[in-house]
Amino acid sequence: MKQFDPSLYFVTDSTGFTEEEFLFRVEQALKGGVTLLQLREKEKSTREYIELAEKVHAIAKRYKVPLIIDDRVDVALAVNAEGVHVGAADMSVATARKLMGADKIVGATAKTVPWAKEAYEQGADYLGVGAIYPTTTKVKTVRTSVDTLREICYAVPIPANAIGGLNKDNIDILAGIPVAGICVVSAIMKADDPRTAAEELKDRAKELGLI
Ligand code: TZP
Ligand code: MG
Repeated sequence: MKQFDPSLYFVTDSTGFTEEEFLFRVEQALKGGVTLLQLREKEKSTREYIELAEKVHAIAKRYKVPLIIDDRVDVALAVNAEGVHVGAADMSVATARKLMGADKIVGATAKTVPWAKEAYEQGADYLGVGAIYPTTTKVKTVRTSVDTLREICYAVPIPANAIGGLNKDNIDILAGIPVAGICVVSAIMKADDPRTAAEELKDRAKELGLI
């Protein structure tokens, strides 16, 4: 079963939150209409990553939202998550696909058209394209222009999401580009009220005809 809706893709960052606050925020975001969830941890030990992933997966299942694990196929398999996301410094899409199997979701980062095509050919189910705007989230990335994003959307038959510095007040830059959805960390994670933030982001994206 590999159905997923990438329209409002929330990537988490637990930095600075207690586990209780973090899990609360994740659940609020799900209540607000997040359709795809990625657990992204950069500092945790393998054991801590798996333990947190189990908890997040239990919550996500209640909302029938697939859980994607950033980078770590071992963690994804350990908790039977619905998928994994690989970036440039991670294992290749082909390797991730081989390890995860045909039925799991494999997502990839793509910043150029050739890179997007390669990810698609290696078996990626969706692409994350960005950073569209500068980001305050800790990530090694470069900016991707909206023109490149548009070209990628037309170059591959899989869904492509925009990521990087996006929020309800600036996603109008994506109007007219056939993205499959928008992907955010801070706009939801650091919002005063993650549920309302998710709702407003989704409403705005619909208003703009993006999703
Ligand atoms: N990849 C490109 S930008 C980014 C990632 C993981 C971070 C996006 O975070 P934010 O807070 O939505 O700018
Ligand atoms: Mg990565």
